[in-house]
Amino acid sequence: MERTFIMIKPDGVQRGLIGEIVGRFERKGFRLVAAKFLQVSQELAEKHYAEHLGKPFYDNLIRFITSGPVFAMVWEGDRIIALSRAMIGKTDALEAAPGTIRSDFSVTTRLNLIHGSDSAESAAYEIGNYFTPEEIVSYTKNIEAWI
Ligand code: RTP
Ligand code: MG
Repeated sequence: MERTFIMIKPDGVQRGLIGEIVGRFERKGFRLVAAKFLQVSQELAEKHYAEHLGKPFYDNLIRFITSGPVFAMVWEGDRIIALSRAMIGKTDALEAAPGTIRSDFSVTTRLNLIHGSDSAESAAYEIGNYFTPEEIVSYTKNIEAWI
């Protein structure tokens, strides 16, 4: 069982796509184990995107991710790191496969709605940047017991 960090970016929040995106992860069969609606600080943004420091799009990226509230989450599931990247689609909407979140709802590379960790190492790093261990819950799902 893997964990990954998923974040609906300021454009996804502004466009009212939280429910749509969370719904896709729920319907896929993944398990939500932590969530937080927050404004990303300059310091947190620089930590989150440290790997892109020095790239031409870096300043715009930091400005964008701090421009409004985001919805940060931790999800659990088998092979969730690779599977969630597949659900999200390529960075550029033009290259994202049909049916992916970015293909279905985004138009540009910059405003691409959602972030997902790209490896086990980045998942651990990113989860730690946004959540304390106490904020991540542990539970099992048993749908029939709740109907
Ligand atoms: P993310 O980290 O946000 O989930 O997106 P990603 O893995 O698909 O893309 P990544 O290469 O990590 O880039 C991070 C974010 O930077 C912006 N970007 N702009 N050429 C460009 O103008 C460019 N390349 C990347 C995007 O917002 C991308 O999501
Ligand atoms: Mg990335």
